[in-house]
Amino acid sequence: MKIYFSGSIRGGRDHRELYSKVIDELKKYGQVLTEHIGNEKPSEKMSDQEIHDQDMNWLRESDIVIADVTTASLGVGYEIGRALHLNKPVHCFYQKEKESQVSAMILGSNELSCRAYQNAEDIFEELRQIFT
Ligand code: 6IA
Repeated sequence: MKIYFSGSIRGGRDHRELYSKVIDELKKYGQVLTEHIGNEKPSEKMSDQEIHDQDMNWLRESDIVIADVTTASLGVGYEIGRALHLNKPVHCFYQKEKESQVSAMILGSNELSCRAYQNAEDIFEELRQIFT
């Protein structure tokens, strides 16, 4: 099972530590192609085009997309749209208290599954239901 985790980078890193915990949990269910999203600092310098092309290749290769949409991010929104176009199952998570800030284009889509969480444990429980 190849998992594409999508989370904000330039959109804001407020939830980076949570991404890191979710990525560790996702590793129980498969190979996380985008582990770097939980990293504090970029490990290598890549051009924007290299980042885009590598991520699109991983997205095509993936079996499922898990996205944290709490922080508004153009990249995350773009990846979700491209993933739907590729017919990938996409599961979005967002912090309950930030619900009013999450785009209607995400919350209102009947092609996406969107779930609210209050803490990391809530996400882990939802992941158990998705993957087992
Ligand atoms: O617009 P954003 O930067 O917030 O978009 C975030 C999304 O775009 C993530 O889900 C990533 O898949 C992708 N993305 C954006 N920047 C990078 C990146 N930069 N490396 C890989 N994927 C990216 C390198 C630095 C980073 C490891 C901190």
